[in-house]
Amino acid sequence: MNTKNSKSFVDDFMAYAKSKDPGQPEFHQAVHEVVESLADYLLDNPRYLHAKILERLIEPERIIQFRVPWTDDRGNININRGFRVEMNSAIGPYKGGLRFHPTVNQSILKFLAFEQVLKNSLTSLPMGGGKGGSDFDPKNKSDNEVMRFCQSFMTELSRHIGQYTDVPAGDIGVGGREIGFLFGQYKRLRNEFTGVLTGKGVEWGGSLIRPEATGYGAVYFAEEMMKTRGESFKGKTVAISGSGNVAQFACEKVLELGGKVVTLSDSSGSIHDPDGIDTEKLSYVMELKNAHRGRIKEYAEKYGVPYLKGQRPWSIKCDVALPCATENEINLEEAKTLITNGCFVVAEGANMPSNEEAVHLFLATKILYGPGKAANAGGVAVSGLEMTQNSMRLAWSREEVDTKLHSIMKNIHEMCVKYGSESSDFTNYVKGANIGGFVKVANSMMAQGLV
Ligand code: NDP
Ligand code: 2IT
Repeated sequence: MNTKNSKSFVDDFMAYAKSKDPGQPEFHQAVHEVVESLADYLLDNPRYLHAKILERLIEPERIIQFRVPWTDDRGNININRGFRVEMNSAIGPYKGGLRFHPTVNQSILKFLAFEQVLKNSLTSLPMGGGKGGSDFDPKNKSDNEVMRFCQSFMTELSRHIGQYTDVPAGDIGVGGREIGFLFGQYKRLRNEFTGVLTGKGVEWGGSLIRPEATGYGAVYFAEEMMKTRGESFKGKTVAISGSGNVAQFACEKVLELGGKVVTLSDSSGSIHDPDGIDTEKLSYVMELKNAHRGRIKEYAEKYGVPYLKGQRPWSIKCDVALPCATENEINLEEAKTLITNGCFVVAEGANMPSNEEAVHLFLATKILYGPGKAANAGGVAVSGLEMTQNSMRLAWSREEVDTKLHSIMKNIHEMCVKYGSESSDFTNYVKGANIGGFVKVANSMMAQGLV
């Protein structure tokens, strides 16, 4: 194997991965990005090839799929599908979010779980990787319907998780409300109050700063990248996609650092506010999205700004882009537009928001491009800190958690520079994050034998 050049190594490995799981495009996309980054490193370190670490990494340790039956408010019976992908436990219990969205399938959850393994390793905390969820759509459901769904989902999931085994959290469509219902049902079924989920309310075992952590962390990471070029957020124009958990707190932190956020979006369209979204307008967005579960279009109506129906925000001129909605939300054309408009920083709050061609363009043009597994690791990092606090049976202050988060993001940046620096003025953060995340997991797998 090690005599082959890296291109044929990647091609051969991808042929193998695709033949094992045809029809899983998102999973293949995530694996391809990682294998491309790792090829030279693996060829230089053939012990990993002999131990078949890559082949083992793409094979989930376990996948659980189950039926989730529930009744809606009219008494109709609904059947959804539930999943948990337990990807890798080499460095700790499986850890990763739950996604409730109609598009959820095995390919998407395997891509997310695979990314999570390397991301969690980068945080330096002892967490393996997993991901789960359901094709349940929480939109237009009453609180009672969401509760009944969560209870049914957890009735099965509770057999497979635990504070030392697998610790889920939130992701798209799963926030504080859902984690509450899930936790309540787990506690009732198992008769134990443990840190089996993260993202809990602060009054019942949650950590301060967990809701903020992914968005804040992505901005801290972008700030570190900008520092390498003597730049900062001050006075910069920032485009953000999404208007959920990650987008809201990314926006909050950018404002604090003196940047101007001009866009937000949801799956129906984007708003463009040329004057900038200030803290008052952001409070309105939080109320609109979190309390009323409204649409971002209402922002455009309230503040009299343009609404780009059915469009993503990347046509708007910006210095910094923070994609915080979902996978494959920046294609090649959109990436070109961003760069033509002068955007020189892309930090991914979402998982895999840039498609493969967009990533290649960002790397070729040598902008500051921070891939999701590095830039959005702040969320799971504070989940790890929530687990620590639960184990110690105490709670840290906001300042303490935020300081730890900030230092974890700086360390991840350093790790990316260590493995991804290609010249005195260019770091390939994709390569840095992939190798940086891989080494610890691979060495742990080697140490633990063929399991
Ligand atoms: P939320 O459910 O809070 O918000 C998701 C946002 O993205 C909403 O504005 C939603 O719009 C939009 N969105 C979702 N799916 C699509 C789609 N298919 N097309 C267009 N827009 C879409 O989720 P989060 O903010 O928690 O998650 C956002 C991203 O960040 C995801 O990629 C997630 O995996 C990633 N992430 C989240 C972490 C966390 O701690 N929560 C940690 C690390 C990464 P609409 O309301 O119309 O659906
Ligand atoms: O993609 C992610 O890192 C998350 N959704 C957060 C996972 C977690 O366990 O906090």
